[in-house]
Amino acid sequence: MKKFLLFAAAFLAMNASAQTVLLDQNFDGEVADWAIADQDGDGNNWGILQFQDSNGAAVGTPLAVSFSYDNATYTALTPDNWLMAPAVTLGQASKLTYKIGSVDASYLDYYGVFIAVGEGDFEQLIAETAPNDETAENVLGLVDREIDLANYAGQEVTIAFRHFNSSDMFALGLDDVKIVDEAATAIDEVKANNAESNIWFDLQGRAYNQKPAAAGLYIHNGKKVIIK
Ligand SMILES: [Ca+2]
Ligand SMILES: [Ca+2]
Repeated sequence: MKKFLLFAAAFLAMNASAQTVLLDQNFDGEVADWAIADQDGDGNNWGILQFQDSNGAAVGTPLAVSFSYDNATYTALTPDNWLMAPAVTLGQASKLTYKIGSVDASYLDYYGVFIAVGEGDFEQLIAETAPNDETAENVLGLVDREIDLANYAGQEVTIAFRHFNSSDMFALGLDDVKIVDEAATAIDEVKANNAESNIWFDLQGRAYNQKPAAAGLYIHNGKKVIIK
């Protein structure tokens, strides 16, 4: 039965899963193609920040941050700050992933993720209080989130992160924003046993790329052939 195993292996190759990265932003370098909007108009907005410990050593990597408290003036802020990714055209099975968190575990900020199709208005995908999951390895306390975008398959969309519904807390942190499409890619034609095939198999499943010289019973183009 080995010949059937060979055919099965050929057919399995028909559906390969292809991963396409549509957006990948870790805020560690230049961020030229994102946009911000200060909807509350207080002059404070999203920025990119590298947190440091009391010795000036870097804590984590640079991330996008929006504040609901101004440490310099000891005043509360009431943000409605928008951070918008560049528009991307989604595949058939696209997912948004990102890391989010309230930077101070004692003061939790609130945020939402919004989506706009084409030039349309933003609509809310989710909104929640940003948790803080601080550990020795995750000092900033960011948590992983995933949003399925299958409802928007094939459409050009803009994703926005909105820091709102928060006041007098501290800061919201966002990092590693990705949109990845994992649609299966069908390979058009795999002919494991087509009419032009010159592959011969013996009854032990061994393949020959030309007509075997030895006498015996063979399988060729799906038919039994006796070579005398
Ligand atoms: Ca980063
Ligand atoms: Ca603002």
